[in-house]
Parts: sequence; structure tokens; C-alpha cells
Amino acid sequence: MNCAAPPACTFFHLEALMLSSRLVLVSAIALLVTACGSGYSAPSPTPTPSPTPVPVESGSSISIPTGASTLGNRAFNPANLDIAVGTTVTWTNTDSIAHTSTGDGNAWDSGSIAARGQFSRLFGTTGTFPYHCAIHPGMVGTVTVH
Ligand SMILES: [Cu+2]
Repeated sequence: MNCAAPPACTFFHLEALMLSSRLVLVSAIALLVTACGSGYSAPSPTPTPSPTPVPVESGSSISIPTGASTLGNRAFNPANLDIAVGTTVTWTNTDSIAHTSTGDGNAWDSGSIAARGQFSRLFGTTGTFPYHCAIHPGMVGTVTVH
């Protein structure tokens, strides 16, 4: 570009620069909007889920693993069993020696559960029930009834 009057020329250049940067900005926005517009897809209608039948919880089990007498709060598996009221819990002793399921404060007592033996108890009230093995008091677990 040929300029006769340098200050005016500078001004012209600035103007042109501003104009072009504005153009760039505008086209960038236009591009963004277009990108957003094309990237946006209307959410497909959510299919109505068919009603799932509520499972009737009737039984749950806890196993006493091998070497349970030394396992402390891992002596009953699961250590914290969460059940609905009205659930019968069955303890299965898979260890080679006898254990018990004894509610703290003697809420219940299985008596000796022989190796490979079982004991079941119905939990009819809500609450948190810690229990232990009367033979090995370090063996502890909890049944939570809701
Ligand atoms: Cu025991």
C-alpha cells in the first residue's frame, strides 16, 4: 500500500487491522456456533423402563472361612451383612473347627456350629446387631436389618 501522508496511513492501517480482527472474531464465533449447532443432537426420548419386580428377600448367608479364629473382623464373610427385615440369615461354617454365632448381649446364640455345619436365624426387627464367636471372641461381625 502506498501512502502519501504517513499519520493518516497509520490510522488506515489500524482501522484495517481492527476491522480484520473483528472479522476474524465474528467468523470464529460463527464457526463456534455452527460447530455447536451441528454437534448438538436432541436427546432421544428416554424409553419408559418396564417396572422391575421387587425381589422378595427371604434368605441371606454368611460364611465362616478357614482359619476364622485368627481373622478377627474378617472371620465372618461378609463382615457387615445388610438385610431387609424378615430375612433369614444362614451362617455356614466352612472351617475345620467349631464356631458360634452369638449376638452381643446374647441377643441370640447358635451354640456350637460344627465344621461344615450351619445355623439360621430370622431377623424380624430392624437394627444393627453385632455378634461374635463365643469360642473365639476376636471373631466379630455385624448384621444390619432395615
Ligand atoms: Cu470361633
